[in-house]
Amino acid sequence: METDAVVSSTAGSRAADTPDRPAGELAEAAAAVLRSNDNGVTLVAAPELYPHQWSWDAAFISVGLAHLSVPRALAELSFLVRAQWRTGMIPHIVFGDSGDYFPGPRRWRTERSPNRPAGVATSGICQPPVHSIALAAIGDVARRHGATERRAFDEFLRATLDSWLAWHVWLATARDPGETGLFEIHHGWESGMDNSPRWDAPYSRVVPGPMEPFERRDILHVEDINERPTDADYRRYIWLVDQMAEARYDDDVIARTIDFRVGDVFSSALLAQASDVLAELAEDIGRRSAAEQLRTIAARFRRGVIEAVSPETGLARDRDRITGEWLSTATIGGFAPMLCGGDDGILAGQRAKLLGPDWCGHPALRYALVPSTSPNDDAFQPSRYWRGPQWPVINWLFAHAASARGDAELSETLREESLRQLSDASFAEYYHPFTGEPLGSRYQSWTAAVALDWSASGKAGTLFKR
Ligand code: 2M8
Repeated sequence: METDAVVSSTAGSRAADTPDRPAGELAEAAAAVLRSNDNGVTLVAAPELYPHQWSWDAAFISVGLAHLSVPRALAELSFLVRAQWRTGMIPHIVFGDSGDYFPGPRRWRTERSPNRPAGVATSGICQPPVHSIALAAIGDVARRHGATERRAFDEFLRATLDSWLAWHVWLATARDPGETGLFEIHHGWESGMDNSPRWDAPYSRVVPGPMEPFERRDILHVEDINERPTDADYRRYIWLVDQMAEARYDDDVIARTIDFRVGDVFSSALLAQASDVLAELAEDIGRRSAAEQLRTIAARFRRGVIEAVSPETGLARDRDRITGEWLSTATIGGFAPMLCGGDDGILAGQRAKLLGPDWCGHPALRYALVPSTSPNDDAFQPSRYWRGPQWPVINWLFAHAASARGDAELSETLREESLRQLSDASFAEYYHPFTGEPLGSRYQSWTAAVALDWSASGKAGTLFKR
């Protein structure tokens, strides 16, 4: 089969043009990045561009940290949990005392909400729920490290299980009250894939009115501002922040009034997967009814993801809840079923597509890794943020999922290609899919974390269940 040929030949054919760095050396460099991004309380997502703690970054970061110290990894998650809202929401940013970032607490104005956490400044939205997946990975490392770290992990799990459960339940209720199986996001930032073409149609309908002026800080910290979203994008982003602040971050009011409401298929797949993983952890500590509740959530969202697959393209689609339309751009979001499973026929078709010429098998790719948008789609832009570049953490997720399905060939290819991509030790936020050039921020914590995990683990793990 042509696609299988891509899997088995890539490692050899691409090895020649990239400097090989021994895994130990890469791990050392990655560990140094994590240590230097530690501000004594938490790890900043990146030294300049992102000087605070981000929710899904913290999850990936904690997996990397576990290889250095399990208690330090757990402390990172504790810091995040401390910022959980009374509703159950884990906020997308936990602000530190300093850091040049916009929008900061003054624009978020979360003090307007009675549900905000006490004693800590946060944003008012969420990010993809990958935390339980990270937690299970830390548990695996803890088991390998011996009794003391294992005990620390068990204590942490007992102490925080209800927090993670509340987080999943909030997503399944406040964000999917109609039990559709796709939870709703109210900002592209909630997807983690801010300016992905996934959101072009819904954003085209967000028309900002008069608003308080603002000054972007992100464009001061990248080499080329064309790697970042445009000013027009940012006006829409801040317009939505202002709308939520206006609604005092009341979930019901926001659902009725916000200009952006989309069922997010990729994050829903992660919720399904993470709920199954958390269910297993809950069982480990004797929390059977929590486990049952989580499995019900997992089943609903797995069904929602499979129902979102287009019969024409075989790719999963997001759904604009305001217009009711399915959103069909060819982005990584389309491969959501490969994260959560649920239908063998769909998965087989997706695997072939992923390895084919529109994706990892595209002849111009430097590394056979999943680009954020298909190079053959009109929306593809190879160096602009989530519109084409390759993101190491996303490839890490796909590799783990493949491994859990028993697809060692795919998971190993993704791991080997990723390690080659990362071997320049720039730990970039994302990479140009054709040239392999590092883009966006450098010394990005989550990139260093997955580099460390991959170098230290030897092979893609099996956290995900079928
Ligand atoms: C990016 O998002 C932030 C807003 O949340 C930004 O552009 O300012 C995204 O890549 C997001 O997924 C990531 O969590 C964050 C920090 O790495 O940066």
